[in-house]
Amino acid sequence: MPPLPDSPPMPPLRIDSAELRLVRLPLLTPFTISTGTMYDKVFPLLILRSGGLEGYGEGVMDPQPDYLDETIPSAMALLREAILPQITGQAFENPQALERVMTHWRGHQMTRALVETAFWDLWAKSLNLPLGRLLGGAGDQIEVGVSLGIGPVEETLDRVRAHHEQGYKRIKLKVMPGHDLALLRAVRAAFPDIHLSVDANSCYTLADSAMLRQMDGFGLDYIEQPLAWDDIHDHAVLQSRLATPLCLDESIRSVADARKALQTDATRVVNIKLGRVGGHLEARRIHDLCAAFEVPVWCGGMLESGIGRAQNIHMSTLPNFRKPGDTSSASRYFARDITVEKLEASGGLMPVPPGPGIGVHLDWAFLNDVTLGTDSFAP
Ligand code: OSB
Ligand code: MG
Repeated sequence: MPPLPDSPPMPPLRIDSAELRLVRLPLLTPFTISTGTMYDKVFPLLILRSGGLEGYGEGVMDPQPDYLDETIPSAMALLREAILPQITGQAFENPQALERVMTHWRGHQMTRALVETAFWDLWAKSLNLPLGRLLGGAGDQIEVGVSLGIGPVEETLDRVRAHHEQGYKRIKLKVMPGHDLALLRAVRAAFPDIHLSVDANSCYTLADSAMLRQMDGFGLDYIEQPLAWDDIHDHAVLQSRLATPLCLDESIRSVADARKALQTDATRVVNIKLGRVGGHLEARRIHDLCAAFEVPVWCGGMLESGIGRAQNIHMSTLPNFRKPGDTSSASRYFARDITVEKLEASGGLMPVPPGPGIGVHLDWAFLNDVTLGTDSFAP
């Protein structure tokens, strides 16, 4: 049995230095959701060093506050001016000790997750354990689906067919006003039996209840985040009007949010994203609370590079990840990834990268080519 995260006491792990890079990877296909279109993926990459070991984390905030309110500029400033100077040179017994240093700050979950997840990778490597095992997960593969951006109906039908044929276990369609019921009618007519869901990224209001109720006719697994990004209450009202389960994404940024949503039946499935909730510890608390409510969870995605993708895959080995996640093949997004290991699903199953920590290594030469800037921190 691997040691449990909280016991027995370990020698503390000192963060000798930190390297913060801003990285840009072009997307193979632009990704459109109700809030806008992404043409490339820009993200902060954090490397924490201890002895000869390195831990890697990826930030999922957008350049502008499109999905949630954090942004890359706000994250970089907080990391440079407060978090990284404060933690380099310090030793932490476990991720809980690091979390305690950051919890007094309000919000900024994605920024905190970047640091926390990099430390988990480092800590797991120091214990010579795969991250998933250390988190309490099991198994060497996870079930995955895909998230398809907004596009012409005919093109979407082709993409549904291609991904269904590749074995993806669930197809999620992005929707927005004017691109919803007609799309569903066309996809359901062509694919009557596939696991299908929709994600609105907060583009509807309760005034759309009647339209959303028509979605009950399409046998969806769930409707993801139909209403405001910072709402829970109206989702409970909407759920009382629908048969289709609602799945909250944006609205769940802490275990306290999850509790309120679960207690009021505002969500019957939960999308967990490491960045949105502040890292693995809070993700696991949400995972456990959902399990207690017998509510399944699944792992969302933010078009991550191999670093964030590997972090997601390890988290998805926890037992209540009972629905396919969005952690699909990296080759769907990028011509080339920054990791040596290629994270590719086959038949809707994504292998868990073996080895200590997140199990993937940086392709330094390519990383240098796609790095926009680097900051180094040492005590
Ligand atoms: O709502 O899940 C979302 C991408 C960017 C912002 C928000 C979301 C998404 C996705 C993409 O759905 C999932 C992926 O393929 O990584
Ligand atoms: Mg979503």
